[in-house]
Amino acid sequence: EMSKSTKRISKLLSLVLRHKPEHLGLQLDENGWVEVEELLAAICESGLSVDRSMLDDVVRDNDKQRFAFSADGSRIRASQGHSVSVDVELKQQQPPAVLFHGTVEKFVGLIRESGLKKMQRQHVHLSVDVATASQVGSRRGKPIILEIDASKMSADGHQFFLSANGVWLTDHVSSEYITFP
Ligand code: HQG
Repeated sequence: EMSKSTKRISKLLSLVLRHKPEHLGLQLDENGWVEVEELLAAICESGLSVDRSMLDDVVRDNDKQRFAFSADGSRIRASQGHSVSVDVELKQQQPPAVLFHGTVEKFVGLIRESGLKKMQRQHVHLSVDVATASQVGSRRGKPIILEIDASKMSADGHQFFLSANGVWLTDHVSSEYITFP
């Protein structure tokens, strides 16, 4: 369970580690890492007081396990969801036969025409189950669940990656692989 302050810090980390490191005057390295010491100093400079043990709590209790420390604990990065171009060293993997994508009605017509596009992010994000896809769609309104024939996509040579926090990623999903409700 994420507390209010944990959520606030998580939002700030998402902004900085996925989209706008410059918001805190930081730079990500090519693999998306930033030094924990630098991050904490920059957060403090912005007027929030966050120490290492609070950061540990935020990473550990995060509802989607969005962030990860390096093995030695000296660096931190977002596991997926970036709009800035970084290589988070995703492992290519065989996906489950079926994956899901939660969206909203207003996008369905465009998705029928041009498939699922990565939009602002580095990949199209797919969920392993309807419940998760439904949560993703709910961020924008009444969720519409699309079913993706990942098995066929994979057989046709499309690559899938599994993020460190269990999100399936791919480059594009053509509408021929999508079952619309
Ligand atoms: C839609 C959150 C028009 C797509 C979530 C989605 C997820 C199209 C939106 C993660 C389209 C992009 C990712 C097309 C796709 N025409 N609209 N051709 N193709 N779309 O946020 O999947 O809390 O970039 O359906 O829970 O919603 O940030 O992707 O509605 O895991 O960790 O364009 O972000 O996780 O939106 O969400 P997004 P998403 P976090």
